[in-house]
Amino acid sequence: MDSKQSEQRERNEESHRARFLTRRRFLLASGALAGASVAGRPAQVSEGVARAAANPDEEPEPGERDFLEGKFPGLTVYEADPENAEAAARETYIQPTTPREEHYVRNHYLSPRINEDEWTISLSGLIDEDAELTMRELREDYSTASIAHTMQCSGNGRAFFQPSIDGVPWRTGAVGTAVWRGTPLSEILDEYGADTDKGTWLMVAGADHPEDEDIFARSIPMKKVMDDTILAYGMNEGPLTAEHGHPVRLIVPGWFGNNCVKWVAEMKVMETMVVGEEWKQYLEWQQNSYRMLTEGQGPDHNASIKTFDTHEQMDAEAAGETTTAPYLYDQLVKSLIGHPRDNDTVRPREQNGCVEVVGVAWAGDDAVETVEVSADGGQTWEEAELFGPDIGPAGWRQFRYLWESEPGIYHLVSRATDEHGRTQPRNIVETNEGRQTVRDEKFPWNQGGYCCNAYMPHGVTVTVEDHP
Ligand SMILES: Nc1nc2c(c(=O)[nH]1)N[C@H]1C(S)=C(S)[C@@H](COP(=O)(O)O)O[C@H]1N2
Ligand SMILES: [Mo]
Repeated sequence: MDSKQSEQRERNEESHRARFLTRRRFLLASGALAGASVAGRPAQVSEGVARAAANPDEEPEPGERDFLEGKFPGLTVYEADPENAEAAARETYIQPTTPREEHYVRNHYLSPRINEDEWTISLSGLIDEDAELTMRELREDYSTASIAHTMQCSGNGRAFFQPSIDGVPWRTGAVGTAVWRGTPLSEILDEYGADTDKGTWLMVAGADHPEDEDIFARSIPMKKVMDDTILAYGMNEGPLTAEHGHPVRLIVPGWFGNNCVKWVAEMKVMETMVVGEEWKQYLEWQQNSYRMLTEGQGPDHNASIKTFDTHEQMDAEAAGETTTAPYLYDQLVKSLIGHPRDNDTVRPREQNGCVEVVGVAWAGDDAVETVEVSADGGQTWEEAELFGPDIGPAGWRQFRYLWESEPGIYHLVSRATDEHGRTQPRNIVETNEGRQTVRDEKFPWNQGGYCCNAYMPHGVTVTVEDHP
């Protein structure tokens, strides 16, 4: 492609997104998006696709940037093959749920295109008899569960680490909240006589790997599987998109996105996590990646661990109770301001001299207790108010704070605290102690750039103007 063409392409992409965001801003401002409704969005998507495909001979295909931009106009695309794209606008962090078109996509391989009528999931291991589950069985033979889940890539915020880290440079947007619909795994495992003793594990593997490549697989502790984990076939008001795992994916409520295996092909009830030579092709994303490693530390492989709370694992390692580097399961407490946006100029309301600061806060499968806002870089804090629907323990809460503001330039930050009293640290720092813990308001630099919930890098710089 010559440079003229690529310039033209960039312009097209730009206008796509601009139109989506302008329309979204209009709907938000006019109140049409109040509540969880996202009516009207699907039509806009097909419009986007149609535009990108103005010349029918050159219809964009999966793996091409035009295709991804057209289908997900609310995303900033880093890579189209495999698809890696994050929410483009701060408006995402105002709403109780995230439309599919602006819910981030994070893939290690290009999304497979799967015919759901022919799809089966193999189930084996510690069960009465091996089985092949069809999509029809999933939909018709068990009850339907609907779960609001704030899913965040463990690498969200990686771009803020110094020294910088290789990998997709996620900033704030690799997080979204969807209502996922599907089958409770507890019902399926009971039906097949699985050994669901608390100590067992469910290995879940995806179908996206080319032959001989590493398989995207995770070992999920049975207690969590039986509590609330589902095999999801629906996302918000529609089916899953190919990119989000069609026809079926795992949803592990409140846990980092890396646990939510897409395009599920294989499940096995096991006594341990995948470990050792016989699981060679399954080890990468369970034992090597998605571990919090300090500089120079290699991942130890384990058959089992005791706690799945990421924060508890960090603390246990730092206290010398274990030498096991944390595995990324439950999410850490975090919040994001959605309004004002970064670099916005705002005016206080005339009636009260206040700017309303709005955002969202979540704490994995724990509850958010409080959210505070600071306009002076974290020296003083004021408590925000939670509002909007409580969509369940694994979904984010909206917050708002009436900020009495004088003209000037400010760095606004938000800080959430969970039900255990754990709060967001201030900055990311390099640690040389070979340990991963939050100490003195500092979040540890780690090899993968994972789990960052420090508040300073996630704030917004805002100019407050006087009324004319
Ligand atoms: N089979 C498979 N499942 C996968 C992945 C993958 O690459 N392959 N990526 C994981 C990661 S790292 C994340 S953050 C989430 C992203 O889900 P989303 O693309 O629907 O947002 O899917 C997870 N499930
Ligand atoms: Mo991820």
